[in-house]
Amino acid sequence: MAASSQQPVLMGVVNVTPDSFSDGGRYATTETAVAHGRQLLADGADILDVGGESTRPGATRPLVEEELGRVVPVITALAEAGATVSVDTMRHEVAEAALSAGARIVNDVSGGLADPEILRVVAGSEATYVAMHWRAHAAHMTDFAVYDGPGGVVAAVRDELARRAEAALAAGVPAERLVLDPGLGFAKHGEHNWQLLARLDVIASLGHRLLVGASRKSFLGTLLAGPDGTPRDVDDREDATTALTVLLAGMGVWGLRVHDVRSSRDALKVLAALETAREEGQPHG
Ligand code: PMM
Repeated sequence: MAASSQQPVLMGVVNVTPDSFSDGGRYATTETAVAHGRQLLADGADILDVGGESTRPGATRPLVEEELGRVVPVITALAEAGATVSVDTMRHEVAEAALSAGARIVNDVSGGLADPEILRVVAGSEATYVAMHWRAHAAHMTDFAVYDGPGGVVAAVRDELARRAEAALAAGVPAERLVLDPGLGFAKHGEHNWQLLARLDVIASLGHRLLVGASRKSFLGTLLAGPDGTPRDVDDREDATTALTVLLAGMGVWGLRVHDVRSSRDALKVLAALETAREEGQPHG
């Protein structure tokens, strides 16, 4: 991927869940979730990604009604506040209700595999569709973290995402409304995440915009483990997340899904200032 002066959009995470791995329970009521979304906007978020189902490894799924009850009031309030809202869901019923409530992006971590009807809902709307690489629901996904074909995890994710893109296009989602995501941490061990980050150009070669969600994930906790091997606490992975924001911005990704928008926004401002200075700078004699 060529370095790009176009900066990535920042998608701030609003998990309206009792059990998400990074912020479970902190924003589980409509009031706290909306207040958090407003804070992320003030911090410089371009998009707010509202989710009502935890996808942490081993998590059990909420009922559709529970998921709807969590996300719809939050989406309504944040869309009314002028935010560009994304709904993080694998269910067509939730996508449909979220779009009616003002969401403009459907972020489907299953890329249409969990509920193929979601593609029809997106195709019939004006929404952008994020199709993430996924193999199984959270309760079982670690069983599927096996990539022993030729080309390993990078080739497998490329090929499986290509099929999800084909399914979305076949359902009527136009290419310009499609975004792909390698799905770091979903049916992937740490080394798989690093290999994908190292070869994002292969995923970009599919020709679609890329979104990446590395923020606070376990592979960063493992990287930063203490001398006794205890992973770094989830609240203490922000500097590593910000480092990835800078690096991924240089790789030309379209978007970054982050929990702490302020630190990533600061980092992007530093990059932009440097780029401006480079463009305006006089060559040395
Ligand atoms: N990761 C999580 C949830 N939703 N959506 C996309 N598109 N990409 C991701 O990497 C992603 C996602 C899990 O993280 P969380 O529990 O902190 O929200």
